Amino acid sequence: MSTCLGAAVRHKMLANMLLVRHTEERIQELFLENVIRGTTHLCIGQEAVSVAMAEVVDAARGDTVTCTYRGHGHALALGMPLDSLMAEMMGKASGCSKGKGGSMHLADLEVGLLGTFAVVGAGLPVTNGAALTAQLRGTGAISISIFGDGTPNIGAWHEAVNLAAVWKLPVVFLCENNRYGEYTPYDDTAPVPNVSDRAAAYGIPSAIVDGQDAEAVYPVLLEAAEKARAGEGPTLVEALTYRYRGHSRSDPATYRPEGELERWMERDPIDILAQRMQADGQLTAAAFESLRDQQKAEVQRVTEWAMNEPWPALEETLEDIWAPSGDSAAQREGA
Ligand SMILES: Cc1ncc(C[n+]2csc(CCOP(=O)(O)OP(=O)(O)O)c2C)c(N)n1
Ligand SMILES: [Mg+2]
Repeated sequence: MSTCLGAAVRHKMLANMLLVRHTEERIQELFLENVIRGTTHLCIGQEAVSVAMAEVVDAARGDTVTCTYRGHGHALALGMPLDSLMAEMMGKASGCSKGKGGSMHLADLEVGLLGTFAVVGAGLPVTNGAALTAQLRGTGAISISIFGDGTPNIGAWHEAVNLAAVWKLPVVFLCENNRYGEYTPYDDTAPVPNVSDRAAAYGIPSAIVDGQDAEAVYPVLLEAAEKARAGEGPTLVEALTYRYRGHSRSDPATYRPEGELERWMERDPIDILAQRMQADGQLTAAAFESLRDQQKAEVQRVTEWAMNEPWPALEETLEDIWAPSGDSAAQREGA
């Protein structure tokens, strides 16, 4: 499906998909080199959803986004600076969460990213809170909640979708259906063939889109966002996509049927947009290669910079954490 997106928007989407792809590939290498500790969940193969989502978000207006631990691509597409992300991945003080969050705890309020959440389903109620704020203040802002196909099996998902439907909150529920929840195929854990089928239970509209084609995802998200801004309540959008790598950094994904990965790679989101732009005379093969080289070089430059950044000071361990105030702690002890 082709739309009337202009050359500039297409170029931005392509550049951002390449940035996300090369950042993710570098992150995996850095993990294997023990430069990045903990775990990582890569979104290689799912980049089209990230860049299409970012095009409908207006952070200046107050739009907000929550997503999962598989959130590096969403953060970058929204405009989180690469240095902020890469330093956070390495646990450095200049990271977006001061080096104390790592891969699964990214946030950048300037670009509207309220947070990436490690707990499955935890982002949805937060999205509702942001949307309720926008609704009460009448700002016209929306909130997008991004989650995977395994997430509708969690109670928080149902509570959040139900409440958003009843209160007509300005939310877009965006599912990245990559066919697996950790190591289990979608069909083994869900009683309905599509995630979007769940929308009927809450009386909200839904759509299924080709998640490999940024230009197919964009208009569907835009319509959902416009409905939400107009007070018509939430929409559930299901983008069909695929992660090329395993669930997390050390999963070789041997549970996937032979040939499945190869079939999805034939519809690579970067190639789909690049080929369409070439067919429309908006990109030459040489310009595509040079854009790729440029993004690779940028990832390498930022990686080297981040490696030389300082760690957080030991005293910072006890900053930015929640603790009961003196009064309530005393009350509790007295109780
Ligand atoms: C409440 C909760 N239960 C279990 C887990 C362990 N867990 C981490 S990711 C995951 C699967 C989620 O799959 P999906 O929603 O499809 O997202 P994807 O990883 O495919 O993007 C599970 C069960 C968790 N993080 N939180
Ligand atoms: Mg999944």
